[in-house]
Amino acid sequence: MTDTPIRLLGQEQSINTHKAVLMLTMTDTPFEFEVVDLLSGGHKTPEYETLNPWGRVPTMIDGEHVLFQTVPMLKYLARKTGQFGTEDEFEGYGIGNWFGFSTDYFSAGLARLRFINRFMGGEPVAIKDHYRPNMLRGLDLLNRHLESNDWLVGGRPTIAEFAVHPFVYVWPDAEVDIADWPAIGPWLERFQALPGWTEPEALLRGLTGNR
Ligand SMILES: N[C@@H](CCC(=O)N[C@@H](CS)C(=O)NCC(=O)O)C(=O)O
Repeated sequence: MTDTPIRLLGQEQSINTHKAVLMLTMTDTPFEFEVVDLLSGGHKTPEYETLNPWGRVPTMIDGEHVLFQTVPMLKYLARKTGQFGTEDEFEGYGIGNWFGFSTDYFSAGLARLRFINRFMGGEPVAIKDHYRPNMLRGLDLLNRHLESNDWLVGGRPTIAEFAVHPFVYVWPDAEVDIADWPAIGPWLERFQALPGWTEPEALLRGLTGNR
């Protein structure tokens, strides 16, 4: 253990950085944020790749521990803080299902449409058309689960929410109206009503004083 605050290296618009910063903030864990500028290739420099050999954001550093995927970051923080995790083996597998789900349907779905609309002027349309069915299937499956569950696993918010919510939260950039999935909007609101939740991009901008 160390008294040095955790360092989070990431980028303000990055959904994966949002997962980590929300977990840090909502568990009231002290941390410092450092911007890695993806536009200028800050994630592909030799210095950054000594920390994160896969050259993506975010990276989280706690003393001697360097983590460079959000799933282990969420698990690590749950264990360190005793919040949003589980001691139950099978609940843990249930949370793992949602980690996979977020990659299958939203990383390779909703996040692609959002990226193209937000950062590439809406084109190429063919790529959006390619990923749209996957996003819609993911929203259908999530809605079906939330029709009979307030939360993803175990009847309470867990790190599964931190993996899935940040993808769904950016729906306005993905050419959908979340009202078409009536169980999803109330779940977004339930998560956003938890203590410490802050709009993640504004939160990160506030931490850097950028723009
Ligand atoms: N599976 C990784 C995904 C990380 C990721 O794809 N980050 C994006 C930003 S949201 C990135 O670094 N993209 C730049 C690149 O791949 O070159 C995680 O969960 O941390």
